[in-house]
Amino acid sequence: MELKIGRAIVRHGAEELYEYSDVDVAIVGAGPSGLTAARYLAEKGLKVIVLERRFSFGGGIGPGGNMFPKIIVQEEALPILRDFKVRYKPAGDGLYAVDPAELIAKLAVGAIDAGAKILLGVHVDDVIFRGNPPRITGLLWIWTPIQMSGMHVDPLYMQAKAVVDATGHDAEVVSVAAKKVPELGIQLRGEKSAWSEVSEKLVVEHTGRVAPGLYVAGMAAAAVFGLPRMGPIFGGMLMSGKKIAEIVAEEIGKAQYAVGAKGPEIH
Ligand code: 48F
Repeated sequence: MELKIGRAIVRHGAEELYEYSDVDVAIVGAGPSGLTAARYLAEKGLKVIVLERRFSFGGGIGPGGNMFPKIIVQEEALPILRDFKVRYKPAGDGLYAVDPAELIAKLAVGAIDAGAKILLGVHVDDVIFRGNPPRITGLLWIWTPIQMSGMHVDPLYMQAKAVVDATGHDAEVVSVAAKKVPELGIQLRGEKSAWSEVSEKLVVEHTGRVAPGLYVAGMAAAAVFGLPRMGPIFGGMLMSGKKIAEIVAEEIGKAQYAVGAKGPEIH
C-alpha cells in the first residue's frame, strides 16, 4: 500500500508540475486580489496558476480587522461578492460586513471551480526576462520550506505569457524585477500611511501592467505606485483582481490574434 501511495503522489504530482511549467498567466499570491483575478481569468478559458508561499490561501483576509472576525466591503464591490456567493450584512454608510473565513473559502472555490490551479507552499524568488527592451516571460519558484532553510538550492522555472504580482504589501515580484532587470525602468515608490477612501480608489486605478509581461494587483500596486494603505476594507482588492483579469485577458488575446491561434512563441 505504502508503495502505491508514494508512487501515486510522485507520478501525479510530477505530471501536474510538468503540465503547469508553461501557463498563460502565473499569479503570485493567493490573497483576495490574486484569487479574484484567478477566477475571472480562468473563466475566460486561460490556463492560470496561483503560486502561494504558505500552505493555505486567503493572504491578509484571515485575521479580519486586528483579529475581530469581520472585514468590510463597500457597495461598489458587491457584484463580485455575489459572483462568489459570499454573504454580507449592511453596516451603514454603504459598507458591508463579511465573514473572513467565508470569503477565503469562497474565493478559493470560485478560482478552482473556474479552472485555475492553486499551488501551495511555493515561494517565487525571481523572474525570467528576454529581449531588449526586456519582457518578463516567466518566473522562478522553490518550495517554501527550502527557501526558509536558507540553504542554496536552485529553483525551477515556469514560463508564462503574463506574470501578475499579487503578493501584497511588499510587491515581491515587481521588487525583484526592478532590482535585477533595471532596463525595465521600474521604480518602487513604497506604500504610504492610511487613507482608506482614497486608497481604495487609487489601488484599482493603478492596477495594471508595470512592464511588458509583468502586471500588478492589490496592495502590491500601492507599494509600486506609492499609494496609501487602507486597513481591513477589501472591496478595492476584489475590484483590483477583477480589473487585472480583464487587462491581462485582453493583452494576451491581442498577442494571440497577432500570431495565430497557437499563441506567441516565447524564447
Ligand atoms: O497580502 P495579501 O492578502 O495581498 P492582497 O491581495 O490583499 C491585501 C489585503 O489582504 C490587506 C490589505 C487590504 O485590505 O491591506 O493586506 O494585495 O496576499 C498576498 C499573498 O501573497 C503571498 C503571501 O503569502 C500572501 O498569501 N506571497 C507573498 N510573497 C510571495 C507570496 C512570494 N514571493 N511567493 C509566493 N507567494
